[in-house]
Order: sequence, then C-alpha cells, then structure tokens
Amino acid sequence: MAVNYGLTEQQIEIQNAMREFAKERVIPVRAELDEKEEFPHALLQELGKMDLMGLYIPSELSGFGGGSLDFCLAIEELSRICIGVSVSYAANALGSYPILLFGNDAQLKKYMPPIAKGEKYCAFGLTEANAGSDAGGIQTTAVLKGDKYILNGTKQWITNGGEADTYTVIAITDRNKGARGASAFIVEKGMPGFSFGKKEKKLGIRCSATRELVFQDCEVPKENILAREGMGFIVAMKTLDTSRPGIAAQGVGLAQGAVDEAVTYARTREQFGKPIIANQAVQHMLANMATQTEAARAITYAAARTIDAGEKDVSKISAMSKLFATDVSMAVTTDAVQILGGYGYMREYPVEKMMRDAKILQIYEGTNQIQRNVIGAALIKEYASMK
Ligand code: COS
Repeated sequence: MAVNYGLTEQQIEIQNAMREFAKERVIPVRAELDEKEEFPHALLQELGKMDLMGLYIPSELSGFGGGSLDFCLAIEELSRICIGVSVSYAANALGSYPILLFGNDAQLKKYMPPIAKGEKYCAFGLTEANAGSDAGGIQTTAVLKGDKYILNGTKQWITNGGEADTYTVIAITDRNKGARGASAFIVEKGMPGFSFGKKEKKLGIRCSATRELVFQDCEVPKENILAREGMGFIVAMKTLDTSRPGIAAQGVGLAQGAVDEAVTYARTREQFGKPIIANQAVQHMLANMATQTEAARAITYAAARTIDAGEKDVSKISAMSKLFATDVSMAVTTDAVQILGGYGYMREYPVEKMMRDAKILQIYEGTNQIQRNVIGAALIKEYASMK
C-alpha cells in the first residue's frame, strides 16, 4: 500500500518510534497545549530519553548519529500530529547546525552533547524587525573589545526564544563589507546583557515559544565566534540549506495528518443517505490531496538524501522541497477543513488547527517567495556554467 522509499530497518524503527510517541503522547495534549500556548517541555524531555533529540548529531558528540533523512522521518511523524510540538523539536537543529557545520573541536565538545541529550535547547537568531527576507540587512552589531565581543541589537520572532539555553546569533562585525561583514556567535542564556522580549501571540503553532532576543552590551567570549569574522552570512545560508528539508518534512507530515482526518471523516459522515466519500466530488478532492502529499514526500526525501550523500551545493533541492511541501500542506489542510465542513471549522476537530499551523510553513525559514529566488538564482548559475 505504502510507497517503497527504500528506507533502512533503522529508519523504519525511527519512523515507528516517533509515530507511536506522537499518537500516544501528543494527541491527548495537543489541543490543550495550543489553547494554553504552553511550551511542550515535558514532551521534549521524553524525546530526549528516547534518544530522539540528538537524532541528527554525531554519536561522538552524544547524538544518535543519524542523517538528514532520519531526522526528516522523525519530524514528519511528529508533524502529522502537531506542528507546534514539531517546530519546538526541529528548531534545536536549526539552532545547532551552525555549530555542527562550522564549530571547532572545543565548541562542538562544549555545546553539542547537552543538546543531543535534550538537557539543553537551542535556537537560531538571524531575523530582525527590518531584516527578514533580506537577511543581509541585519543591524545587530558585535564589536571586539579585549577578549569579548560586545553585542547590541534585537532579534525578532526567534523560535525556542527564552526556552533555549544555547543561541547561534548573526551580527555585523564590519558594516562596510555587506554580507561579508556578518559573523556568527554562540551566545548562552545568562550571559551579561542578554535578555528576552515578550512571548508572541500567534495564529498557529501556538505551543511553540517565539520571542525577541535583546542584546544590550552583551558580553560574549571571543572564542564563541563560529568559523571567523565575516563568515556569518555563509554560516546562516549553509544552515538554512541544511534545515529547509526539515520544514518540508513538517509540510509532508501536516498534509498527511490532514489526509488522515479527511478520509476518516468522509468514510463515516453520512449525508443524503450515504457516506460522503461515495461522492465522486469528495473522492477527487481526497485523491488530489493524497497525490500532492506523496509528491511532497518524494521531493523531501530526495532533498534529505542529497544532503546525506554529502553534495556540496544543496541550495536548490533544499529550497524546492521546502517550497513544494509547504505549499502542498497549506492547500491540503484547507481542503481537509472543506471536507469536514462546519465540523472542520470547529475546534473539536483537529483540522482547523492544522490549517492555522500550515500558514507559517510558507513563511518561516525563508518565505516561499525567497525559495523561488534561491531556485531561480541556482538555475541562472547552472545554465551559465553549461556554455
Ligand atoms: N551557500 C553559500 N554561500 C551563499 C549562499 C549559500 N546558500 N547563498 C548566498 N551565498 C553567498 C553568495 O555567493 C554571496 O557571496 P559573495 O559575497 O562572495 O558574492 C553572498 O553569500 C551574498 O549572497 P547574495 O548576494 O545572494 O545575498 P542576498 O543579500 O541577495 O540574499 C537571499 C540572498 C535572499 C537568498 C538571503 O538573504 C536569504 O536566504 N534570505 C532569507 C532568509 C531566511 O530564510 N530567513 C528566515 C529566518 S531564519 S529561520
């Protein structure tokens, strides 16, 4: 029945473990967490005990030693049930990829093991009030004084903000050099001059924490710079290239969750004396939803496998997977609400939350318009080199 993606036994185990966890532990609490806007700390702690927090982290750094596909499979299963929980889970990877990709031995050994064990959470600080899509336009500064960098500025809409202990933050070290004047730093909660703004009120993913990071003469030890001065923009871009298939996996899982709900409902809901699934109009909607979801899954696994194969330039396939799977999840969750009709619009069924949650996937980690820019730029480069 299911499509054969040639997953290994271990990958099927990861999938099953997360599927069961999501069903047993997340379904009973997802509506309440959403309603109360409560961070899913207890659930993340359980995932830590199951060795799933460090899935993408090498075993020598206390992780599970899995790759991008392993991680995407886990994100997909969690997202099938709740995107709020899955983003709180996956943002740890977004925040720690800069360290994994660019950290030196000392930084890796100091910061990664507690993240791998789920003892500490992580977050990524790039976005600012006036620098969202235009990541090169950030204003936060870092000035070297003695053996410390002094950070000043405010980061906005940071997932896991306030909950995380470890933050990777992009700041300008040389304003004259444009994108080449940014640098990346590891900042710890509690460092002098580092505080948090209010928790944002959101349309969806309400249980996740979204906060400002405020730096007022924040003192960061010199050795906490990642790579070297001027590498910050590249650190951010490579991080996003690596993390975007994870957002695609959120889209796939969410769309699958909506298909699950819509088919289940359509089989049992009777109108005009028969289940509504007997109507070809409904069947065709479900067929489109399931087909789009499967296509999204295929491109997401392809992107993850490309990363796992060690390809150097993954920008295009990574952006394609994020773009396609998240547009699919918006369309499919909207159709699921339509199939459930009035019930779909009510909070007693999970599809209204799915539709609310889907919207952010088209916006965060680069809007889908930015993904098209990235794909377009890659095409220009590819075809220019063919001449
Ligand atoms: N990998 C490596 N290098 C990259 C790169 C990548 N994926 N993308 C860009 N670069 C390099 C470029 O090669 C260029 O290098 P040179 O200075 O040597 O020429 C430099 O970085 C600047 O690139 P570019 O001119 O393309 O930068 P732009 O300012 O035009 O911005 C986009 C490019 C739009 C792609 C970038 O700003 C972006 O990704 N924005 C979205 C940010 C985002 O996703 N935010 C979400 C919040 S974080 S969760």
